[in-house]
Amino acid sequence: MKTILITGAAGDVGTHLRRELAGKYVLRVSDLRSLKKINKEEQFVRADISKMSDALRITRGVDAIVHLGGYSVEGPWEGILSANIVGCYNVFEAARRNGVKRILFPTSNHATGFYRRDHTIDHRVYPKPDSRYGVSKVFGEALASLYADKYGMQMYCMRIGNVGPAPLDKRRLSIWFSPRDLAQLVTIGIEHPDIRFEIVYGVSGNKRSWYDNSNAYRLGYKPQDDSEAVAAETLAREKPGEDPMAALYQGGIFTVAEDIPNPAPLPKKAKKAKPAKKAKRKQR
Ligand code: 15L
Repeated sequence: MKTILITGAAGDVGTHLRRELAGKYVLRVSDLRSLKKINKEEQFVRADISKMSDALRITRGVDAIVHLGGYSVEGPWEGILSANIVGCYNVFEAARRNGVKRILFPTSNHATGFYRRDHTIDHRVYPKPDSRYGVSKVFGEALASLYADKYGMQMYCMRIGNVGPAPLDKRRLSIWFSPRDLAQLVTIGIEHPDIRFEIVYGVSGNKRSWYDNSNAYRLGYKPQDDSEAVAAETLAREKPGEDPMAALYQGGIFTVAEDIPNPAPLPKKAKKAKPAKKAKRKQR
């Protein structure tokens, strides 16, 4: 059985993924925070991925990495820099040094959030991030491309919409990603023999999708869910008064907000600003 490292395992997506992948892989689950529950077959390793030594320790001896760790919404630059830019570099570089060939990088719809909602985009469009968080995801995609081309690693970037049991609102009807579709797309990323550098959209088969997800379908993705099944009830719950700019763009509120409450905040330690120079020195 393959051993898969999941970073950021305590977060929302991590929690869904661990439940869906249980029994299919040996899961090494890592986070800076404690996990509410550690399943029998899971190995928990606490780590601060903004430290290269921690990244090296957790990536040793695994077959693939699902790198979920980091900020999952817009936040202050210092936090994004440390968790999403330095942290992502550390995990990719530690994987390379440890001979791990395959990384699944859950990027985000916010890497392309400044595309308009009347626009259908595919995996070849240039990024249009809607936030500092979105920029950090574009950084991860660029780093994945570098590690594929320069080091021959297999890099699989999933621009995730919104994972949950049901779409939360009108915008999410277009980007909803059910947990079982998430598990299927991740399994393709772990198992497909011909991954080099790929961008796919992490969304279910939503009728209202803004994405041409043909690259995922080419790799064998067959989503089982479609938000349309609950569209009427979701729209009935919708509160009026969405910001007009947010309503125009796929990224929604991320296009206007400077800060969005993090549903799964990082502990204080990870939020602390580090001077850029110090952080650079630590990476070498
Ligand atoms: C994301 O990238 C976030 O990680 C998630 O928390 C949601 O905010 C989602 O995007 C979204 O756009 O709904």
